[in-house]
Amino acid sequence: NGELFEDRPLYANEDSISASLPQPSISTSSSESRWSDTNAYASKKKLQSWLQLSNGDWELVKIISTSGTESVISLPDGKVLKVKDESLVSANPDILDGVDDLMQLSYLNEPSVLYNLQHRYNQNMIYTKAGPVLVAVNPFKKVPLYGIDYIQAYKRKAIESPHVYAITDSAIREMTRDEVNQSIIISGESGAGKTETAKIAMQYLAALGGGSGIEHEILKTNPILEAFGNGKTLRNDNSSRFGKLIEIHFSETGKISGANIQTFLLEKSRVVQCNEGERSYHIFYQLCAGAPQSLREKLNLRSAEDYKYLRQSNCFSITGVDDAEEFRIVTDALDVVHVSKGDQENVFAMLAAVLWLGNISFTVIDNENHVQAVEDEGLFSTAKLIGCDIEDLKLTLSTRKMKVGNDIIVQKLTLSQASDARDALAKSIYACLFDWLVEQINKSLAVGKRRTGRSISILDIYGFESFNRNSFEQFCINYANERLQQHFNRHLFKLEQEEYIQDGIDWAKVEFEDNQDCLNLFEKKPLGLLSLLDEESTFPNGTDLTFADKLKQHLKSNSCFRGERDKAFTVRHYAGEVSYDTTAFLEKNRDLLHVDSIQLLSSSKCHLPQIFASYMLTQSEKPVVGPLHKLGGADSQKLSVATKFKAQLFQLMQRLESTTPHFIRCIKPNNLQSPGSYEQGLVLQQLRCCGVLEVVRISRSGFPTRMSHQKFAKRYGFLLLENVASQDPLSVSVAILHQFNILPEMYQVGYTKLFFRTGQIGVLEDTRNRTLHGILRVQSCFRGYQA
Ligand code: AD9
Ligand code: MG
Repeated sequence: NGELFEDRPLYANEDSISASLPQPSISTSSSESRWSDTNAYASKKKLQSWLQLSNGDWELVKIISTSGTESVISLPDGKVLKVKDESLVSANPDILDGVDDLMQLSYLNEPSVLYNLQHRYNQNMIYTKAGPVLVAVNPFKKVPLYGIDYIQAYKRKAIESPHVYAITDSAIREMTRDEVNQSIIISGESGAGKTETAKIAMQYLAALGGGSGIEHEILKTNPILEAFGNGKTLRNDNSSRFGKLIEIHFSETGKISGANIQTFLLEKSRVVQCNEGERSYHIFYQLCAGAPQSLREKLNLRSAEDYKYLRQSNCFSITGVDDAEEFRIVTDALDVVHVSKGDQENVFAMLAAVLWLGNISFTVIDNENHVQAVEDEGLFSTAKLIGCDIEDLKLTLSTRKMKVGNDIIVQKLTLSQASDARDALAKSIYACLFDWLVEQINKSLAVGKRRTGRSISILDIYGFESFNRNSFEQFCINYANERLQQHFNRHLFKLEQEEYIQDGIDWAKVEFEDNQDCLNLFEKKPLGLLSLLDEESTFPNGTDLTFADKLKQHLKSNSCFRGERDKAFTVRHYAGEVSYDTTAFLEKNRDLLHVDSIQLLSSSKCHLPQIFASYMLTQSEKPVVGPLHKLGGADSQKLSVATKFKAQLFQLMQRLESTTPHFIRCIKPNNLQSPGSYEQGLVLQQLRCCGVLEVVRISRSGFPTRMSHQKFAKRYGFLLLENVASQDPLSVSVAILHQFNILPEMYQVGYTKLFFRTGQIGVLEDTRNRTLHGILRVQSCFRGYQA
């Protein structure tokens, strides 16, 4: 019926709402009656309700009268209607408008949550808590919520409203208190605000300071990685085309001691091809627009319009972005992370080489469609920038050495083979350049010997994507998001509830949308998407069509899979269905770079191409070591892209599992990237697919604070009026609870632990602190008296 969440008023008697806002009042004995309220009952009692309009949006309506199962209502425009009660959904009383934690809503239903977020959004309050999760709605404009004054206010706890700063602050506190590494995991669709959110969190951490400017360096990695790893897509003008985990280390004194960045699967194809209206990586445009004259001459640099790779998408600028100015920001940042001026120039030469490579064209030289590279400015400039021989470059692009028996034969390439060879070289150079840069940054941020303390990691990966046409890149990106979603589910639903059940407390299970089936579809061996892709990729005769056919043949019974016409298939992801076109899947998965190309780079007189050649060789499972003249043809032992990516993701998940997670869910309120527009349907779909309302439900009916009987007895036992020294911890605990009149519905006694609702432990802590304070005062008076 479109509503995922039951409409459960929290209070039996609404009059009590204003008296005690956030506390849920369900006890196990009476939970049945309190939870079983219905819409009809609610709407009779209520003055206002939600009515769904034909466009799907919700409207707040006044109830004029109710008779039987029908009500007479008035719309905001004054129109009066008679509707069936079941079409009405309870609205919260005005006093709850814009609460900063969705847990405080009396009626937890979709329209109420949508309205609450919108109400806050309209007042620039873009952050709202959903129990333990922070929801961030992208404002698409500058909001006055950031900067040093805010940071300090959150540090002092002078402001309590939900914020990335507040989440980051609790990560810091928990790291210190529990001596456990923390992670801040940011998710959401493309354009929802993950990268901005990650930067805001980094800002807060950087304010802790470090020494020798390390915090400054950490912040400067952002403009560099965004220049080289982000581009304009149809979804987001600054879309991350790689995943990133930054781990920030702290010394024992709580100062930043260093950091490390790990990146995941950069979208290489963007270098040689992107859709109409999109752009390649920002750095290309920045270089073309911002390079000083001397550099332009050295690199024979033209404007972006002169390069085929940049020209094909017919989009050169981004509204509100000055690429030349960005170039200066990036070079300054490179200075800060200790990339020397010489190395910077090498980097720019590689970028120019990639651009000129794209301008190389071919002429047909025989009637078998074999080609030769045209000797023009493109060819000459590329050879010069790579630092190789012009003839070698020509040969590499138009022929391929093959090993047949003990002989090496030279095979001429056709036009499409030669273009592929050229593009593959361009993509590899760019990907190596990106890896090399990350390596340099990591050297600069290295913690070295000082690495003693704990760390906080921030994860910002590319968001879930669904375009009209989805290819291998979206396939990998969405798979990664599926993995991340499982981590979220595991921590917020599974582990939480398992703990209740294990400890034997009274608990009615909250159902959630499990995405295990979809993950199985990807990961199962031998009949999963990834295995079948790898298998087909190793067949010499495998094509995108045979791959698609295999999928249809083996996966047709899987409920998350649907075969489509021709070469397409659809996956039912947690965030919606995506239809993939298998064109170029095999080639992108194999990601072969012919040995001739590697050889060309290693023959270079320049530093970077040589390093790149060595990267390319070690990327193989069994590296083609030794003298390069032992040609093995295209390296068949290389791990596929999908396999490597999967391994990286598993490793990432393992790392995250050893941390305490803090989740931030970014929400995109409209598809136009425009401020002020809040599309209910779009927001709702995102809230549904990440289970925000279920999280709230678990949190408010759950017991987020817990403590073992031993610890509890030890910590509060001395507050007891009677002597309990001889009793077991459980009995002591129960005695404490009784003495302090903790209401029975506010806690549960488990086999090994006590479980509390939000805020309960605070009461006891206050008493404890006051008592300790009193004891200390008495002691110091006593000492003074003695003296
Ligand atoms: V993608 O998956 O990398 O395509 P993200 O990372 O989720 O995506 P991003 O952080 O790049 O989205 O945000 C998109 C745009 O929204 C930014 O370029 C800003 O213009 C805008 N944005 C996001 N968050 C904020 C904010 N807190 N304040 C102001 C924001 N603008
Ligand atoms: Mg991003």
